[in-house]
Amino acid sequence: MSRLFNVAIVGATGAVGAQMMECLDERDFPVGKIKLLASKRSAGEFLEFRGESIEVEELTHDSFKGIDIALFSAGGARSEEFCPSAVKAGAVCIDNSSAWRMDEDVPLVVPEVNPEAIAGFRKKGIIANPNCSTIQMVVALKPLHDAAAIKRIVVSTYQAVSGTGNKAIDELRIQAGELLNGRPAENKVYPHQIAFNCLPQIDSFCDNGYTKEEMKMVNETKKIMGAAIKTTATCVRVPVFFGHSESVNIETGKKLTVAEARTLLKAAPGVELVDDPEESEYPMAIDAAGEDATLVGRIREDESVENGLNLWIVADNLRKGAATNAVQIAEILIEKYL
Ligand code: NAP
Ligand code: 3JN
Repeated sequence: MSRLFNVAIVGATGAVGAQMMECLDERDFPVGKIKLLASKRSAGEFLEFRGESIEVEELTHDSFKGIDIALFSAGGARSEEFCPSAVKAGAVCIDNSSAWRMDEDVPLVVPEVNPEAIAGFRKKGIIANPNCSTIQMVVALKPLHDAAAIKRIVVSTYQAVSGTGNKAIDELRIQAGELLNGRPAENKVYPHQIAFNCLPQIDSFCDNGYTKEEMKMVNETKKIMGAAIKTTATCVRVPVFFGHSESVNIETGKKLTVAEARTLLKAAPGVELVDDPEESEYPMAIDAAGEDATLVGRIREDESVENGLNLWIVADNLRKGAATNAVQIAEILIEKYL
């Protein structure tokens, strides 16, 4: 019988945690024992995994005895505090938070782009999952970069509320219901009403006027695709439940025609080309939701520069943007390194 791996999910009751369990199951990950961890608030609740009812336990420093792989998605503070305990107990951590992403001893991995970086997990026992907005962008841009050397990226995002977790999904649903019934909407999660609105703020502001989310896209893209790529980002929260969309403009060192870009993207791992404007076919959040592929379309030459392209890139932020990417990393880890 082939080896089974004991897996802990930290943040199992959250929006990402739920997708982690689905992905492990759907992809037939060889799970031996599964441990579901969350805060004290959820301890004692039961969640289902592969037809079995499993009790949620409170996350503590002793949670990781006998665990081979710990998938973290309970926020940066928990990752910072508890990943070292998991590693000490013998687990490899795959972390969805920003806590370790820019640590030079922690690989930041998107399997379609830099799977070889996983080998670097040995330094600290931790592998970082990039931010969801970065993941879908680099999956789509990698084949174009390999062919034509991207020099500069200008990206604007249209991010679903599920990126903020379960409370934000409830906030959009409740606000939409209240407003459609002529009642005032209360905002608790976001600084303003999100229903029927767009908020040009994701996370808090940095001293340079950009938000942390925007700077994550800039810095993570460099770490994954190479320091030569300059990125500038504007991140916007939109009243969509699932699926982040991105308008991406690239300037390349070498000329790339629309036809060449389409051919490259058609063959690219993890990408689905949806680009038939005559038929009004292009990537949409409602089509990406629940899927693992990164959808790419609206490919046009940027006629304002010598070598430029515009693209529209959409993916499910909870799946490829978080859970699927983490489970893909775990698959490579067990196949090649454990
Ligand atoms: P969520 O729906 O709000 O869920 C948060 C999860 O964290 C819940 O399971 C919660 O447990 C747990 N948690 C909170 N405080 C805790 C504590 N003190 N001890 C143990 N567990 C605690 O949020 P989410 O959307 O799943 O996101 C969770 C995290 O994943 C984010 O904070 C972020 O770091 C990361 N994330 C990454 C990406 C990405 O782009 N890769 C995307 C989304 C999220 P309770 O239910 O007990 O409160
Ligand atoms: O807002 C989104 O669409 C993605 C959010 C990701 C997120 C939310 C809370 C904390 C992160 C992240 O993955 O960067 C973090 C964090 O860990 O800093």
